[in-house]
Amino acid sequence: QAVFQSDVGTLLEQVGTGKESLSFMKRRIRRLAAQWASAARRLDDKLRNHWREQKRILVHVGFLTEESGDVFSPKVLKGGPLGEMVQWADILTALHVLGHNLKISVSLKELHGFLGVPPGRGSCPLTGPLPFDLIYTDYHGLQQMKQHMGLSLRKHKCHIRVIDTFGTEPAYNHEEYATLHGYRTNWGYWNLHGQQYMTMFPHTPDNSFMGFVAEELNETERLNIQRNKVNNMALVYGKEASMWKGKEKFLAILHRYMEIHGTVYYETQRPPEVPTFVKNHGLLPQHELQQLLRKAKLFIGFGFPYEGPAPLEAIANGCIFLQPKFNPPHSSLNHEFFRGKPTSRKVSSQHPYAEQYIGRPHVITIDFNNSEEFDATIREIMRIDVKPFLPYEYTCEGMLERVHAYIQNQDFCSPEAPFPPVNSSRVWPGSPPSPFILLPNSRILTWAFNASSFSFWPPLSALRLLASLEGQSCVKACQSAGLICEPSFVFILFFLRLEFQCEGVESEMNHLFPAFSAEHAECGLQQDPLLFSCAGSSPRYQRLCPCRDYRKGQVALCRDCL
Ligand code: U2F
Repeated sequence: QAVFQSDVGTLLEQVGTGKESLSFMKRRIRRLAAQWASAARRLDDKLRNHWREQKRILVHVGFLTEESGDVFSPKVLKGGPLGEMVQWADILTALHVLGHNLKISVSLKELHGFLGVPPGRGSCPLTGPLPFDLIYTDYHGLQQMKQHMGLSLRKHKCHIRVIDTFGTEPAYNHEEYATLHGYRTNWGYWNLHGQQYMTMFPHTPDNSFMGFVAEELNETERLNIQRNKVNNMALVYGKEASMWKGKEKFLAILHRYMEIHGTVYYETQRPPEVPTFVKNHGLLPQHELQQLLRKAKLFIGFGFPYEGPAPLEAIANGCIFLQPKFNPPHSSLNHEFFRGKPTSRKVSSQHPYAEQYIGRPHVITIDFNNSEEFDATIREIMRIDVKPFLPYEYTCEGMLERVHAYIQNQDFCSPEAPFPPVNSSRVWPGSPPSPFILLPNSRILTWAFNASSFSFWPPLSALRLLASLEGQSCVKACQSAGLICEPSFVFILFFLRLEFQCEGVESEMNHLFPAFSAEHAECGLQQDPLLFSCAGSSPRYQRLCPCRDYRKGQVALCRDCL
C-alpha cells in the first residue's frame, strides 16, 4: 500500500549534487514542499483511504546525463531553458509524495546499477525480471536503455513512460507507418502506446498529459496581490537576449503606456537587444520572479519561448498574459524550432494552452503586426481588473490526482485491450441510445452495449462516439462537443462494420482511419489500433471519433475516472 509522504528530505538526498540543473530542481522541491504537503492531505481525504498500490519506480532523466551531452545544465544560470527542469522536479515530487518506492538516475552508471545490468558490457539483455513496475524517462533515456538493455527492452517496454514536452503523434510513433509515409523523425518510431508519452500541456489526448505545477496562493496573498498591483507595470517574457531581437517596435508602443521590466540574463553589460528604457533585473531565482509577477499587471510574450511554464505562473499571480497569434500557425512543417519533432501539431500562438484553455480576461491573443490593435489592447489591459487564476490541473492537488489515476489505472502490459463481446443482438437500430450524441452535419452511429458489465479505464460509460466534419481532427471534433478525444476507446471502432452504411469498405493502416469519405461513399477501417490518432485530419475524410467527458479543470480524467 502506498502512503502519502509529505517530508521531502529523502527525496532531496536522492536527487544528488554536482550539476546546476539538480540544484535548481532541489531549490524548487524545497520551496514548494509545504504546498505539496497540504495538497497530499486534501487528496488523501478525497480518496477516502482508497487502496493504492505502492509501485517500484525508476526515474531516469536522460537529458541530464553526461552521455547525452547534457547541454541544459550549463545554461541554468544563463537564461537557458528551465521548463524541463521545472517539470522533472514536479514529477519527482509527485511520485515521492504519492508514496511510491522511488529510484532516481541521472547517469548511465546509476541506470545500470538500478537495472542490474553489469557495467562495461555494452548491450546486455536483462536476464531476470525488470526490478521496476514503472520507468519514467525521456527520449534520450529511451535511446540509452535500448543501447544497454538490447532486445530485452522490447519485453519491458510497456512499463516505460516517456516525458515528452511537445508530444508524439501516432503516425510518427508507428515505425512501419512512419517509414513508409514520411513521418520518420529523429525521435519517434518507438512503437509505444501513444499514451505512454507524457506531455507538458494537454496537446493531443493521443498522449497522456503529465504537466507540472505553479505556485498557489492563499486568500490573504490573493487580496494583497490585487491591492498591490501596479497598473502600468509590464514584465517581458524572455530570459535570453535573443528572445528580444527585432521587438523594438512593440517595446516602443508598450513604453508609451507602461514601465517595462525584464529578467534577461547578462554577464557584465546590458544586452543590446534590451532597450535602455527597460528595467532589466537579470535572470532571477524563481521566488524573486514570483515577487515581480505579483506587482506586474502585464506579462507580455514576443513569440518565443513556446509553451513554457512562465505564463501560467504569471496568470496565477494575477497578471494578464498578452501574446502573439501565429497566422499561419507554427509547426514542424514551417518552423525551425519544431522541425524534426514527432508531431504535426499546429501551434496557433506562443502558448496555445493559455489561449484555448484559459483565454480572456487572463490571456489575450492578438495579431502583433496590427499596431493599432496592439496599442488598443495595452490600453484595455490597463483598464481591466483580473484576479489570480490557476487551472486545477496545474495545482499540486490536480497533478497528484492525475498522476495517481495514471499509476493505478493505466496498463499497457496486458496482451490486448479486452474486446467486449459485442454481437448483433446488442446493436440498436433506430434512434441513438444515450451514450451517443448528435452533432450538426455529423453521422451518428447507433450502437450500444451494456457498459456496466465490462471494466475499463476510463469506464465505457464516459464514451461518446461521433463523426468529425470533413477536414476536422478528432481532437477538434470532440472539443466542439465539449468533450475530449479518448484513444483508449479505439477498440470500439473495430465494430463499426456493424453499422456503417458504406458503398465500399477498405481496411488499412492509415492514421486517419476509421473515417468516411463522402465523395466516394467509402468507409476506411483502422487495421492497427496503435495507429489510431486523435490528432490526424484530412479534408478528404470525416473522422470517426471516440470521445469522453472530462472533469472541470482536469481534462486528463473523465468524471468517473477516480
Ligand atoms: C520553455 O522553456 P523555458 O525555460 O524557456 O520556459 P519559461 O516559461 O521561460 O520558464 C521556465 C521557468 O523559468 C523560471 C520560471 C519558469 O518556471 O519561473 N524563471 C526563472 O526562474 N527566473 C527568471 O528570471 C525567469 C524565469 C519550455 F518549458 C520548454 O519545454 C521549451 O523547450 C522551451 C523552448 O520553447 O520553452
